[in-house]
Amino acid sequence: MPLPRLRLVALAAGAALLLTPLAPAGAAEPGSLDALAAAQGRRFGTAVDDAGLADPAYTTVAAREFGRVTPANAMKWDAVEPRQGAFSFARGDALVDFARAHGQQVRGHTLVWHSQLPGWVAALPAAQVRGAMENHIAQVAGHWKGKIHTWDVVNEPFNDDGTFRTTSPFYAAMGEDYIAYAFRAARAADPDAKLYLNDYNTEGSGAKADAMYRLASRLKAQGVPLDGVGFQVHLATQYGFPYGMQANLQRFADLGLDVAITELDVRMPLPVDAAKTAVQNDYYRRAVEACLGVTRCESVTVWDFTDKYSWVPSAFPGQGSAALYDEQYRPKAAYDAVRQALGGGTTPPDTRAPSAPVGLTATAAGATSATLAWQAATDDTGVTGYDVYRDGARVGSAAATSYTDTGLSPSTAYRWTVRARDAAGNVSAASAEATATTAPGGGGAPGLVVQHRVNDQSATDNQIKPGLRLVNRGGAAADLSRVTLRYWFTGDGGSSSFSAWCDYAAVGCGAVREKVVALPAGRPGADHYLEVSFASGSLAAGASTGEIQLRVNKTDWSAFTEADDHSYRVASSYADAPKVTAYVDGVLVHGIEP
Ligand code: G2I
Repeated sequence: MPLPRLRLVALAAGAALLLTPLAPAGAAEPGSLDALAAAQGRRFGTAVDDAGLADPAYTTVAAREFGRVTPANAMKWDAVEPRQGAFSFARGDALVDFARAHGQQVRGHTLVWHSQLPGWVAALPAAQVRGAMENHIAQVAGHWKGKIHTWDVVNEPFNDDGTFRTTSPFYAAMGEDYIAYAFRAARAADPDAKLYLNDYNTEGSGAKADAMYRLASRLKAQGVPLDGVGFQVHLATQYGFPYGMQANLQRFADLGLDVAITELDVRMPLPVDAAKTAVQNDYYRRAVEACLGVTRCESVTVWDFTDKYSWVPSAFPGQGSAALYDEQYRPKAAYDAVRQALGGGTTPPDTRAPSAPVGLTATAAGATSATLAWQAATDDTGVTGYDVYRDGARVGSAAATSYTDTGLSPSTAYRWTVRARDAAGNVSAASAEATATTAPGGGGAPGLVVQHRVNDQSATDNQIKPGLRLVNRGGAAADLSRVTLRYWFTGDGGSSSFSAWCDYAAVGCGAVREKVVALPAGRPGADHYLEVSFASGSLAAGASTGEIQLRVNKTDWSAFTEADDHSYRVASSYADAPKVTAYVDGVLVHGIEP
């Protein structure tokens, strides 16, 4: 067991320096929200969305500002035990790995909840629910034993009027006792984790808070291993600030419990305006102050930190802007309000620009598009995106280090540069220039482009289902009888004979022919392609064939692994697809072959 990290904490009062051991994990960077909270003996956390973990701009801020992370969905029952006894921990493991890599603690969320609960639980005979619940807790808390700082053991047990949620399958099977059983099972599975009850609309005084208080008192009196109570604190500017929050938190602390703000956010009816923003800032500040006013309030966690992944717009249509950062990862005034409440100053203005991107390459992808790639730039606060310039004019932007430039003319030389941006809007110098010349348009029909989307539910099942569209961006009609398309894939073992199908085509499946062709020698990401051709017809300038829904299976119906296929893209809506190729009279006019 490594020694706890030591960290310097500046005491505002005496300006003295203390060496404070922090157990078990270190905090985020100096000057961060978590560092400010740590100076007051608390932690500052955030919910983390699965999708965010794949977004470098997101992970930069998540790692820098927060000392504790809560998976927004990855440890919920439907994620870890979708079928009885079939556990899958990969999503939660990814979050735990991220936290470990950045010295963060993990708030486990949540073991027993009526929501995001797979249907099989409610379908069990009542006599089997307790066993299923205790097994779930043993497996899940056992899997992450020693890695979870706090578990939300039971989430949202109450209705808004303070009565128990009797429709919860757990309550329905066991009555109130399910709560004590759950806490005992969690303690047995991970004795070092702090065990919490967690609910919303319990932060201010009222019937629901009173019900939670009575429950916590009963559990303590019964010797149930309850360590703390979490208050979600999902606020809205139009509903007022909860009445008596600090006093309410204090009475739970006085029971000998820790308390925490676990899911803080402040939504507002859109559009954003100055008055609503002022209310939002005030609510964030007061919520943090309420926690700091209670010695046993050990952490504040926001749900999520950026509007980009906030749960609010889908749950409350017409409302939003609830998080501390906007969708471009720019800190909002609420962020400064929280900093001030934590005793920090406002954010020093960021004036340093990112480094210029290096290693830019441009590759023509047929007659009308080119693909660009470069190496990531660096920045003191993190790069949030890149702007792409073609012949000196900005043509688009990218969140990661590649870009497909479309709508180009055949047989034309272009020059590109890329600049990096940070959250404050500082822009780097331009990268070195890269050039490429587009291919000639074939057969008198320049400007043919293939678009693609995935129509498949699964990339590992026994069918490949590309949706394709042929678009004519050229100035002249294209003779479809001379056009072929190729979707490149690997057969992945099993039978080497295939069936190809047209399930739907806007031009009618009768006008479309499809077949699978084997390559004489394998290429990267392909040993076959699905070839699509047209019986007849003409595609006018500016026109599209509309959707063609295709399907391929092996005659033995064995499974494919599509993710490594040359033409595969993760995309549920249509976009130009340079790796699905098009030909006129057999001459490549669009895309890149493997
Ligand atoms: O609803 C806000 C929070 C209230 N307290 C308990 C928390 O667990 C809850 O979190 C939210 C997540 O942030 C959302 O991301 O819980 C929601 C569902 O109860 C989550 O939304 C769900 C969507 O409803 C699904 O459609 C979606 O598939 O997220 C799922 C995964 O992205």
